[in-house]
Amino acid sequence: TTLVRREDYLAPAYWIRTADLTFDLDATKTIVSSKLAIERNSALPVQPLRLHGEDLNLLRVLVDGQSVSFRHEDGLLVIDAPAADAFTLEIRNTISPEKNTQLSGLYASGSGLFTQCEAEGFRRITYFLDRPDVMAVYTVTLRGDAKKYPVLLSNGNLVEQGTLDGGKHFAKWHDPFPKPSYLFAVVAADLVAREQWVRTRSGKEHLLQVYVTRGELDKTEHAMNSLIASIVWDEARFKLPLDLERFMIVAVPDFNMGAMENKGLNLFNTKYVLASPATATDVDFDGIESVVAHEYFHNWTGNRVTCRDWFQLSLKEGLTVFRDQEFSMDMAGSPSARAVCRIGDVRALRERQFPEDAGPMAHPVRPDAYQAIDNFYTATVYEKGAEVVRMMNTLVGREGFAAGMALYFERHDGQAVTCDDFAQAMADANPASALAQHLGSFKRWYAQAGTPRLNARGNWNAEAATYTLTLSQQLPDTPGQSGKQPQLVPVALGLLSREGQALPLQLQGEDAPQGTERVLVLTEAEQSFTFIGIGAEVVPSLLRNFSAPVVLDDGLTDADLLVLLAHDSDAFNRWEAGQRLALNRIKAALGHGEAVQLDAPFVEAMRSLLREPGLDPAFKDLALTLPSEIYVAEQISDVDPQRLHTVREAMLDQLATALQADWAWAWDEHQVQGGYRPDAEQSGRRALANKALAMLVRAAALSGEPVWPGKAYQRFKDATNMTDRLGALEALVGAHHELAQPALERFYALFRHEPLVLDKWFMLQARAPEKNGQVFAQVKALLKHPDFTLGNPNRARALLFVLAASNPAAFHRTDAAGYVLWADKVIEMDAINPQLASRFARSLDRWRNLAEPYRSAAREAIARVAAKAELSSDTREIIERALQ
Ligand code: HT7
Ligand code: ZN
Repeated sequence: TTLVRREDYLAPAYWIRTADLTFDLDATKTIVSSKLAIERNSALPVQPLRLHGEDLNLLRVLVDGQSVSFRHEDGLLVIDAPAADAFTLEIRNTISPEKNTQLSGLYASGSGLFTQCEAEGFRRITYFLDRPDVMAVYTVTLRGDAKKYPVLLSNGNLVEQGTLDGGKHFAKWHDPFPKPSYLFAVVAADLVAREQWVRTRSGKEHLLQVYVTRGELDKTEHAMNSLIASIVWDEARFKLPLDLERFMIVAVPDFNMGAMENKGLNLFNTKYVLASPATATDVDFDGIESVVAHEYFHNWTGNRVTCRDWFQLSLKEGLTVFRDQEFSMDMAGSPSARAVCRIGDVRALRERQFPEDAGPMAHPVRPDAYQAIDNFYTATVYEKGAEVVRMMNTLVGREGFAAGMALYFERHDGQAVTCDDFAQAMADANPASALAQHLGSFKRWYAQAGTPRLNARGNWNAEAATYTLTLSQQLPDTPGQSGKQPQLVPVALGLLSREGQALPLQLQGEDAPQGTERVLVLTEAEQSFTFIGIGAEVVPSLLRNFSAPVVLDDGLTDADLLVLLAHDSDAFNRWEAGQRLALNRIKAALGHGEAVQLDAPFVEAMRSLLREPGLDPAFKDLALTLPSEIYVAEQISDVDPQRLHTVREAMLDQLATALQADWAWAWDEHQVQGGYRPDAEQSGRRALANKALAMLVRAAALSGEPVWPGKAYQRFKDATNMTDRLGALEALVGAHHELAQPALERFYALFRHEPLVLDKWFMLQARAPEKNGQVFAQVKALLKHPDFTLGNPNRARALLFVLAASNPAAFHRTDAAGYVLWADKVIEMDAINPQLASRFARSLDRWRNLAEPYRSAAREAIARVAAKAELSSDTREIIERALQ
């Protein structure tokens, strides 16, 4: 296996200006005929033409109509002496979609054919310069059986269609925008579409289509509404219009990721398109809204301006995640609903990206090297990358950010560029900002891996009435990186009196206070900031709204945290204070080796939060959720997942019992009246009501009381939407109640023909809280279920990924059975779908943080996989890094 390095980037020796492709589509054998207009890059010395190709059966090669000699070298097709500086290359090859279980390139799913080209799938379709800085104008002719494939789609505009002999038909598409090969797409399937015409601000009419298999049209309304809302939002917020006459979304049942932003033809995992109240939860509806928006936003941030090379992936992904997060917040509406979104995003960052940054796969937002690029579609590139963009937004302000975006498009529309280009445009559009003044220090966020530790200590001087806050930062070593430099850290803060009052903030040297919240900019390893006019002890509320992706040590006591929990005007920090109070108790119990005995101040604080009039139910639900086992595991070393589970479960039992009357109140109080709407208001009520129900069933299971389990079963049967049905089922399953089994059977009988709902059925069982090994045993049994298959990524994720990545106590067993299963399945999956296998393999990334006997057993399992000779380079890279 070879390592690709960022510093080795060279411009392409040839450009491909136009690509004329013809597909004779057939699941067994598709013929691809390609005619490329190629030009030599005159800036470079004359070189052979080297084309990428993988798993192709080559039939012929012509240069300017003449046969030409070629050779194969390192998986490349090499033509040593192309005739002239500009020439036409014609290639014909065949591929077999039905044998393509990797789901990269052209593959069969259901009864249709679909493509996935990012990152390097186009080379599995035909020989090409399959790199993002080579952009061509595509014309695509699709020919296929009219019955099997009545719908034939590619990027751009339909220019011609008609019937052919032998029951076949054809369609010809032309995409006027030059694009990299990774944005190419083809669909040939039996589909139906929801259609909608929209008029954008310029007065142009555009056709929007959402294609699904027959019978699913009634599940496309939310996706269509989300698309329309995304179009409106991007025009309003960034003045970025829809540039296409036709914008298509197609749902695909077998899909490696969430969705793909192919120009004008977005392909989606069915999970992120199909939704009806009866089959999808509030979380699913939200997921659809944000993924539809994400892919749509890529049309500008990714497609109009693309990446020069794959090391720049965060240029499009970090920025587009930031955009979709902002969109979701704007859609949610109220300040508290925005905070709920932010808390969700930060939880995801801390539970996925922080562990990544602390483990063997730690890499900068802009990586330096990779073996398999598919392994770098990571939480770091996406979520941490979005935090980097968010910090820019914080530093230059909303208007300044919009100006930076405008300058970025003015400079780079139609180009393939780098992360530097984006940061430079932001800085140049905001020359007076801290970003521009400390651009070098800020850009270290792109170059240095690891999560910064931010230390903050305050000192109140009673005599001088000053409060001095000393901030310092330290960036831990990561594989291949040490001795790191300080990065620019924006620290949003407020100061509260001990009574919870927000204090005016005036720094030494300033004439007047500047509000009660501001952003301090830390650029050095250590800096102090002195506030004046502070006449009493304060409680600092630091890193408000999580203003930087760091781990904060502010030395606050439980008493301080209780002040913040009760009074902080920043909803994020209110939530954070509650999480820290809970974490302190879990850590104490782990340290003492004793059961948690929850103290009255904590229980009372939780009770008053739950009961607080006017507080958003969605926020209450989050504030009353204990830090997850995964999050807690990252805060300690020598993790014993079994012990951690026992401690956390005991704490949940106490919260369930101590607040029983309050949970009953919450359940009654938050029933939703009227028809189902997946909006922030209704979904918040459902979330809190379902949390209350789960707590009540938990308490009942402890006391043997039958009423609440009975109510849960009733709710499960009668629910008119999937959120409530699943919530009730999860309450029973989570409490290991005897009614869980009949409910699961009933659920299966109801939904066995709905693949996405069946995924939930598998998932629910895989994520149930472990008790005496029952959950693990159930997962093993489900692996033999006739509906289980590794061939469908959603199904594999529902059962195996959920077990290994989201249910530590079921997976990490003293008998190592979880690790044995992990190794078996990594190997089995790798032979079918390397991208999926390498992602699954990552569930043991943090093995070094485990206590014995887990650590040694995990290492042994990883070593067993490493010993396999025929591993894919995707999986090999993960396994090798894990063992380094
Ligand atoms: N840009 C898309 C990435 C993607 C992908 C990458 C590797 C393998 C399969 C894939 N499917 C989609 C998704 C996105 O970020 O919008
Ligand atoms: Zn993306």
